[in-house]
Amino acid sequence: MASGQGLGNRAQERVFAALDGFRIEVPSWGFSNTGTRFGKFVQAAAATSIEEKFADAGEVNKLTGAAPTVALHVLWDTPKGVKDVPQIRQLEEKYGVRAGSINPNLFQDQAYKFGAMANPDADVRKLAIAHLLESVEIGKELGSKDVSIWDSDGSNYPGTQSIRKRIVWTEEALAATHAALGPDQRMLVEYKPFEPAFYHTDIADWGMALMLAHKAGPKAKVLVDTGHHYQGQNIEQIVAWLLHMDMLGGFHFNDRKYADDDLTLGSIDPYQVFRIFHEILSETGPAVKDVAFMIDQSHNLKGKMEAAVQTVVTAQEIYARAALVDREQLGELQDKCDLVAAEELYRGCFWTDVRPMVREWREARGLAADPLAQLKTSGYVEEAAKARGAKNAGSVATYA
Ligand code: PSV
Ligand code: MN
Ligand code: MN
Repeated sequence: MASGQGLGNRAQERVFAALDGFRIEVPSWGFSNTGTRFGKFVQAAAATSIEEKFADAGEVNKLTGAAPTVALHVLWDTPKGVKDVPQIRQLEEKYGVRAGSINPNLFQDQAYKFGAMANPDADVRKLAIAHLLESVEIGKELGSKDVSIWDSDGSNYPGTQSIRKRIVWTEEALAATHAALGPDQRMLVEYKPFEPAFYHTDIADWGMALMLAHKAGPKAKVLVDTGHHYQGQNIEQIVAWLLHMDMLGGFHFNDRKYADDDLTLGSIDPYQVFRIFHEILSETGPAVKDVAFMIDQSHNLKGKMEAAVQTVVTAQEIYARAALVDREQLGELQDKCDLVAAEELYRGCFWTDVRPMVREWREARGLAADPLAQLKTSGYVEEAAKARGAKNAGSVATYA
């Protein structure tokens, strides 16, 4: 297809409307030096401060027009970081991006060796709750909507912990957190089957997250991190169910081949992203109104800025492809059980090259026609490397 226009006016309208409404949050930790537990390759241009993270996020938003918020990590965005509300306000103003979800850290304090929310030691559980409440307060002060709770608790060997006691402790911590939420705040409960715990994880899957969120109260929803599933799991079906229950809070997007690889969205399986977006776009009721799209990726080898721009662009392109689906026609074919025609319609949209149309949308909205190319010619990364290189050189990068 030579141009976006070639796809037809109705398709273009659908795609433009979808792109106008599409927003995805970038993580502050995606801009700093990270790695794997086997090694870290320090990048000269990586952000070394909260200001540099905001600067990078602002640049990504400027280039893509779709990333107006940045997720903050309570512990990693230090020294004062997110706790310095006046500074964050200033940075929001200066770089044109707002503080997004607040991410507590319930996994790095030495006290959390045997768990945080579900540690058998009541004092440690209190510490975890205090941190959660502090995160809620930070969110309130920043006017940010979501507190995203990732619970890394679990155990490594059968019989070493009471799974059932830990359910109750987790419920108690989440209830206390929920009780502190302001009227416009939500808490998102993220699940993950394994790592760092290797035998059992206290919130291992969407069923557990759903039950815990349900029990915590109406402001609690489930967060789906695409990397946190067993191989072959049908994520779009989970999404459809959570939408049906009005319990889908948001996503952490990334891709994976083996486990929680945190690779670029759509780099391994773009069809899965398409199928997830199809479920989102198929829902027109209130359940989809506040679903937060967030990126949770860690790039050990790719440049941080390049990876962030590439991810947002990929998300826009796949979202546009999902917007091509004529849902009325598809519904008729599904009801008639015309399997091949339905599948052809569906996968035909997936295989359509929407890039010319997305480019037209960018130009129509005064954005860079090719954000990645624009990033390259802007010299932003080289400038950042010059300004930050000395601070990064020789630094022993931590995961954050
Ligand atoms: C854990 O694997 C996770 O997906 C959680 O969302 C964390 O907050 C994030 O990664 C950063 O480690
Ligand atoms: Mn995540
Ligand atoms: Mn993860």
